[in-house]
Amino acid sequence: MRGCIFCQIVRGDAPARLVHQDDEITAFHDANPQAPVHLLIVPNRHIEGVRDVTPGDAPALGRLFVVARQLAEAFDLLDGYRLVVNDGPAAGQSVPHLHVHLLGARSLSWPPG
Ligand code: DGP
Repeated sequence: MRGCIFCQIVRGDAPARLVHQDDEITAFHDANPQAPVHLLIVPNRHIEGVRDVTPGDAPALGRLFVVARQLAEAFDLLDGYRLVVNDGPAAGQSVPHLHVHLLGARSLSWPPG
């Protein structure tokens, strides 16, 4: 989608520190990291949020979790890490392209703010 920063990153039209890309999923370092490891994992297709997910998105979103698991291992996080999806403005979603935050390499308290 034109004007979506994450679509631009997926297409290679905006800079990002990519850690994974395949035909369905792209992952890159968050520009404003909240933990020593803070990655964003996104479907390549523009989906604004979980509220817009359709049954046809199931294969890509299943693949997204496989990539999350692979990245957790690659970044040596298998002792514990957190996956976060902020969906909608009240939850703090600031980029309207569905993304999963992968946070790790520090202790993570609960509940989140
Ligand atoms: P959220 O608040 O859940 O929508 O998280 C959006 C995240 O995206 C936030 O942690 C900062 C990150 N972010 C925003 N713009 C960019 C960008 O242009 N590049 C990268 N790498 N991350 C970005």
